Amino acid sequence: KPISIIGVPMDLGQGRRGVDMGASAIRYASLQERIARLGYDVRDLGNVNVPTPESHRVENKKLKYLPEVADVSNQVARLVENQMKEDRFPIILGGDHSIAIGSIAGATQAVKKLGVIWFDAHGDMNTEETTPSGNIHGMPLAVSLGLGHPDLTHVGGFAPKVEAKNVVIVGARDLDAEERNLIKQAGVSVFTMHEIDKMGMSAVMEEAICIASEGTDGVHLSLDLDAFDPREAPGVGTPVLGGVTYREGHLAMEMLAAAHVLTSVDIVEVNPILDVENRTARVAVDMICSLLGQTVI
Ligand code: DIR
Ligand code: MN
Ligand code: MN
Ligand code: MN
Repeated sequence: KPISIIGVPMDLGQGRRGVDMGASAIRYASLQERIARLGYDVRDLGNVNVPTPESHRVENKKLKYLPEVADVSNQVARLVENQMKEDRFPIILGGDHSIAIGSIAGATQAVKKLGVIWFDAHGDMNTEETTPSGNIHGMPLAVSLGLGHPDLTHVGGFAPKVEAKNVVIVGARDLDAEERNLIKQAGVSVFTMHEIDKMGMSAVMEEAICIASEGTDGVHLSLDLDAFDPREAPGVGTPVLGGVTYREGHLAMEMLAAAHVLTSVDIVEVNPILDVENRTARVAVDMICSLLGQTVI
C-alpha cells in the first residue's frame, strides 16, 4: 500500500517540553528515504496545526489543555480517515501519546472494526477520575474504549472506537494503582514485561496479534517509544527501566509485518531534547522499516 506520513507536533498532553519536536527528529532520521528504499510510494503530508502551551492556559487540572487536545484530535481523525479511505497506510508521528485519540478515531471510521496493539511501558488507561497527573497522554487508551471526558471519547462524533476484547497492551511495567483496576474492569489484555521475559516476545506477539485481529477488519499499532528500554531509547519523557530490547522490538515488528493485519500506526513520545544523538528517533525508524516488511536478506 502507498504510505502517508502525518506529523502531529503535540506536547500539550504531558509535562515535559520537547516532544513536539519528535516528528522532526524522526524525519531527520531519514524516515521517508528509508521507506522509499523499501519500494513504497511514500508521501509526507507535513504537520497538523498544534497550539503552543505558551498561548493557552490550563483550565482543568485533571484534564490539562482539554479543548486544545480535543481540537487537534478531531483534525487528526479527519486526516487519518481520509488517507485510509484513499487506500493509503498512515504513519502518524507524535508528539505525545494523546495524538492516538485522533488516529484511532480516524482509523475506526475507515475500517469497520478495529483492533489495537498498544506498545507502551504504561497503560494509558487513566481518566479524569484516576489520573495522578492530569496529563491527557496517560488517557488515550481509556478514551478509545469510551471511558473519560465526552470531548475526548466523542472525537469524530461517536464512542467507543474499539472493544476491549480486541485491545492488547504490550510492554507494560508502570501502571498507576487505579488505572490497574480500570484495565481489569474493562477487560483489556495485558502482556507486561513479566510475560515478555517468561514467554518470550515471539509467543507474546503471536497472542497479541490474535487478540487484535480476531473479528476485526484492521489493526492499529500505537507505538510509544518508552516501551523500549531507556538504554536503547533514552529520548522519552517518562523512561522506565527494564523495557523491551531493540532485538525484541524488531522481532515484534517483523511478526506484525508477516501477519499482514496492520492498517495504521502511530509513533509517539520521542523527545529529541532528552535524547542522545537522536538515538530514539533512529530506533523508531528502524522499527517502522521492520513493520513495513524490511528483512535482512
Ligand atoms: C502516567 C504516565 N501514567 C500518567 N503515563 C505515561 O500521567 O497518567 N504514558 N507516561 O505514556
Ligand atoms: Mn503512552
Ligand atoms: Mn508510555
Ligand atoms: Mn506512570
